[in-house]
This record gives sequence, structure tokens and C-alpha cells, in this order.
Amino acid sequence: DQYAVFGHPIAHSQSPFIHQAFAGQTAQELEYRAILAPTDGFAEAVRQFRQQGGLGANVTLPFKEQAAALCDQLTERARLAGAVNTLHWLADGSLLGDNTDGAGMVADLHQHGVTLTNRRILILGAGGAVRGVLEPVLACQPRQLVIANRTASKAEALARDFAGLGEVVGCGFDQIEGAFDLIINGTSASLSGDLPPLPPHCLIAGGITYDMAYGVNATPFQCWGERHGGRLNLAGLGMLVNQAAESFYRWRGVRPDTGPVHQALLARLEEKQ
Ligand code: SKM
Repeated sequence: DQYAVFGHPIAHSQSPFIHQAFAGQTAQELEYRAILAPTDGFAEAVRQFRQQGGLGANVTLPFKEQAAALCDQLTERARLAGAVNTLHWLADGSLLGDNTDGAGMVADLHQHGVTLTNRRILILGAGGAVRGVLEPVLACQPRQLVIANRTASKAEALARDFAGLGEVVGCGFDQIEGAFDLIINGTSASLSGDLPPLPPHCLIAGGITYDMAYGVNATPFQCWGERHGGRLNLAGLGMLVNQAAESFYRWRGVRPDTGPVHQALLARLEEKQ
């Protein structure tokens, strides 16, 4: 049985390692490979993969929106995300699109004992990564979700799109008010070390920070959390493993144990460094 991840670039992807580990653990016979699709040839690459017997695939940057357009049906969370990271060909040959990124992040937080219900949450950024996780976050019913972005109007527009799902407001970085139980970084700035400007007391004492990005070492946003009294300052490697587990479950009907795979992945990244 054949699965793959499509992206451009794709060499950095840990998905083949993660899914092969899941397959070994659950005794599923499958192959999972990384496919570099040309930037203007995503649909064609997917068509070829299907023709060669592909049953499902993950999709990463920059193809998630194009993947959504390719599907016959979308899950509600993928429709709201406007993006698909999981393709699944159903028995009738139709293509279902799902987005497991937000569920993966929420599962990672839950595994660390962090619940979102009734919390005041700040999310930084208003791009595709943030849009992709809003439905699962709001499904946990936080007390309030504030989306902050350099360009306030983009955050406000995103907040309006999700207003039906809970208490959501958008604002600029300079308009952040009060303190939050949890701050999630969904800007890509973190990787370049360029953190969004945050007011000094926006994290409650003993609060939680979560960087959707990951690296071998602590990300600049994790370091920010440590400096500002964060009790737990997580990065996105757990999200990566958990979104993969959600995809794997959709394809195979089996829930892998993410803990040992997360550990193995950490060891692998450290070794590569
Ligand atoms: O949404 C995930 C995607 O499923 C796989 C991935 C990767 O392989 O790096 C990253 C995220 O975009």
C-alpha cells in the first residue's frame, strides 16, 4: 500500500520516518515516500501517484490550498482551513481532503496536560498556518481567542471568518491587551529569529507557550517563553507527530502510539545535527 508526502521543498520532511515508524509499530504493510512536486505541477504529480496505486498522501508547503481545490469532498475542518494536508482516496475512487494540523496541535497540548477549555488564548500570525488550526482550537471552547498579526486587518478578517465558532477577535501586535494562559506562535518569523513584538506582561505567571515551528534546539519563541515565566514552552515537533497520527488513523483505521515515535524523532534530529 502506497502513501507519500508532497511538497516543495521536501527533503527536510520527517513524515516518511514518522509513518514508517507508525507502520512498524502497528504491523501495517505500507510504503511512504517523499515526493518533490514541481511548483507548477502539483495536480499532475498527485494524478501520477494515484495512477501508480497511491491510497493516500500528506501535503505540505506550498500546496495545501491547491490540494483542497483538488478534492471531491472536504471535512469541515479542512473546508474552514481552506487547506488540506491529508488526501485520502475512498473506495468509490473519490478524493477526500482533511486537515489534521490543528487536531495534532491540540492532541500534543493535551498530552502535555494542557487543556484549552475556558482559557484565554493568544495566537500570533494570520497566515495559512494559523487558519489551519483555528477550527480544532475553537472546538475546545476557549474563553477568548485573540488573533494578533503585524497587519491588523488580516487578523480581523480571519477572526470574522471564524466568529460563528466562538469568541474570536483580531488585532495588531501593538493592540494586544491583558494576559493570556496560552500563547501560540503561528508566524514563520520565529525560524529566522525575528520575533513579533509582544507587550511584556501578556503571558500569565506559569502560562504556556507553543511554537508551531520546530527545530533541534529551542526556537526563539520557546526562549521568549522561558524568559517570560512560561511553565511549559513547547515547539511543533509533537504537533508534527500527532498530525501524522491523525492522518494515519484516517488511512488505516489504527491509532499509533505517538510517544515513542516522538522520542525516536528527537534522537534522529539530534544525531543529524
Ligand atoms: O501538515 C504537515 C504535513 O502533513 C507534513 C509535513 C512535513 O512532512 O513536513 C508538515 C506539515 O505541513
